[in-house]
Amino acid sequence: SSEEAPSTDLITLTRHVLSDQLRLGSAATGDLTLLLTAIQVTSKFIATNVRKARLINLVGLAGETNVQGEEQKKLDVLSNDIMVNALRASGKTAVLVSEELEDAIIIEEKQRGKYCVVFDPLDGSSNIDAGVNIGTIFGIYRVHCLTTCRTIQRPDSSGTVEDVLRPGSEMVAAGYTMYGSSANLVLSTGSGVNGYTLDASLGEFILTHPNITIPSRGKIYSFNEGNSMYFYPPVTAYLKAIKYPAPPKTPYSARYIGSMVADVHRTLLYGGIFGYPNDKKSKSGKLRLLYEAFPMAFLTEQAGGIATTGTKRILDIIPTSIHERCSVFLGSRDDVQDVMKFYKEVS
Ligand code: AHM
Ligand code: MG
Repeated sequence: SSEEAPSTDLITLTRHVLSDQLRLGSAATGDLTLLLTAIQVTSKFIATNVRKARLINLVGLAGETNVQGEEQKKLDVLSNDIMVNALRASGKTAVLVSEELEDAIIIEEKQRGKYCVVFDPLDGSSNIDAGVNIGTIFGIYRVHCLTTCRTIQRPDSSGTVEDVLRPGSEMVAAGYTMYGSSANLVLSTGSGVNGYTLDASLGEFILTHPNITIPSRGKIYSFNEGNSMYFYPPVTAYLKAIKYPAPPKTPYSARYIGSMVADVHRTLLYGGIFGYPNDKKSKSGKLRLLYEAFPMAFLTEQAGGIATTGTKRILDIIPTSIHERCSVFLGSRDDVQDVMKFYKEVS
């Protein structure tokens, strides 16, 4: 018959992460799994509200300005609140950093756990009114402890902002949820990248994209070329090279949604390069290091790609403030190496 019987062995995100953690041995206590449960719940809540937005009048401005000086959308505020509340209530967090909040939140002792979560609750929010894909981005650190921290040796921490001013390579997990025709949660806990799709009838994220790996070279470039007049010479030269290649090579296709989660999602699946370089106008770049560049760089590397500022591995940067920005190129290994060559050769 044309109808397939439903699978009776569903791999949910929780089941998958739990089995992964068990495989890692006795050090795992299930705390990360519980923390990820809180993130899943917030993703489901936001997914539902993004869908309802037009009906219940959540579209439009909330009338406040956030720390970056941008106007906040109602959905941004809502998404931030639900995330902070769920992460605090999980009892597994010590420090929270949100794009929407100027200061880090230090969790009070009675609800404190050992993880720090940095997140952009609703990235790409300028796209909300047009119904374009948007997403939540998150990265997870463990608080400093003498035995596990590699770069800076410090005594065990109970949770301070220093716990998140660390290179992205020290994250224990990172991911995003994309709200599109379906909600897709893409996650890495440091051993590859997996994609899960929300089955709305079950209310569960089901493993649909196991072991995502980026093709070593793609055919797509994803830049906001409207910034061309501000670009530095290596970027201009690189873009020229992929648009006017020497035959028999053919030019790349352009795809730019302007919503990082959607642009990175496509790059992970199809390959190619996503870039938001620093330029003469935005001297430090636009994207935020902690909760945009680091999580996406972590996922890209875990999927076999490269993430660089042009001259430096993104995951090696040591942040000095929680909202700092950085230049970003990420995607297929060969494509990103090409742009790095231009940074070495063109000045
Ligand atoms: P936001 O955090 O204010 O939503 O800005 C981040 C977004 C990213 O999703 C996207 O990659 C970028 O800004 C697009 O910027 P631009 O509109 O300058 O191309
Ligand atoms: Mg953002």
